[in-house]
Amino acid sequence: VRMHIKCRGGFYPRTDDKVPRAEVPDDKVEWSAPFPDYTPKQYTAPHILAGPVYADPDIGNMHGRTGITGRGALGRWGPNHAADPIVTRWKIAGNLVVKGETGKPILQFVCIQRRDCGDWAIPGGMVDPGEQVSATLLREFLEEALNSLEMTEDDKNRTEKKLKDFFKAGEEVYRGYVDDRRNTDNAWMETVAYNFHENDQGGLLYSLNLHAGDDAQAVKWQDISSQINLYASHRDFIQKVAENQNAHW
Ligand code: RP5
Ligand code: MG
Ligand code: MG
Repeated sequence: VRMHIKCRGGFYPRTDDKVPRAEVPDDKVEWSAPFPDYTPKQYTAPHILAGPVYADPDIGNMHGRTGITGRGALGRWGPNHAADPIVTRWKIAGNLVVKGETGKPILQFVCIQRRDCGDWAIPGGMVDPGEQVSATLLREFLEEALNSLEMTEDDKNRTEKKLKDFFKAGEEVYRGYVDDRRNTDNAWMETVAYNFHENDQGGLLYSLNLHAGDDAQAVKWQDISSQINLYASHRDFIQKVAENQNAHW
């Protein structure tokens, strides 16, 4: 097909000829052609801003410039969907919950070190096409924090079974744009972050055998406080979890 014949020039449809498109000459259609004077208007129709069910919520910063176009290292144009499992337990010494300087109990979360940049992060990953977010959350946790990819089929099934119910009772912490270093003007990360919390001292999570796998090169229980520094927007998600659980930050 010939590109940008009907979607170029004149006014944007259904705007009563009030929203003009910026002039784009034939030889400036391609993104690869330099065009420093290109200053298109931003427009979203009022009926879209009103938020019908099929429209994205207004997630703000995806409109901003990142200084680079194309897809970068991301596979998809537009949003690239991920899921982040934030698995938490109370820090204990003996059978006492340890408290921070705030007098509040210290929460710990399962934190992995990313192989791509060495940053510490939530063990999240991409939602596969057609995959339920709830399945991604458990799968990525198994892969990155428990190395399920290198388990025997039996061990994998046993571990999955052990965690399945625990992963049913999560709380949504965040949904939307992620400030990921891979983002470009045309491709960016979005995530759904869930908190799975074990309140029971000595419960299920205290006997987990953490073992980094796939795109994680290390894994640990990380004490939560404002001192932590994490990949992308993960620190914000963790802060929210600390607040929700009334934990030390
Ligand atoms: C971040 O990238 C998300 O929050 C998620 O943690 C991660 C997904 O990408 P990969 O870990 O698959 O590279 O933006
Ligand atoms: Mg992964
Ligand atoms: Mg990952």
